[in-house]
Amino acid sequence: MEGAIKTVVTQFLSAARGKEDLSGKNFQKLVQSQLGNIMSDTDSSSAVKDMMKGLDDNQDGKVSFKEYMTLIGYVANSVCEQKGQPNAAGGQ
Ligand SMILES: [Ca+2]
Repeated sequence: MEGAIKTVVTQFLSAARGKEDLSGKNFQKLVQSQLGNIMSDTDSSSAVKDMMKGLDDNQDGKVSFKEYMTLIGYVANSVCEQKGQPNAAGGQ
């Protein structure tokens, strides 16, 4: 689990390219490259934009780490609801 947490943090930092927040473009790249198998609709850039608007609590057009964690929470929750996904929880 520690590895998974580090991955979540590392992926955000690398996608943000040294900035504190993800731009729309970087958010889209991150979602498409890292969550494409787990989430539907990531191929549609308008769906990803809508997703980003939903996450963007302070409406600055960027995704902060905190806002990104909201997404991870949603994704983790949906994986939990569809139990039995191989490798999803890294355990039995
Ligand atoms: Ca924001």
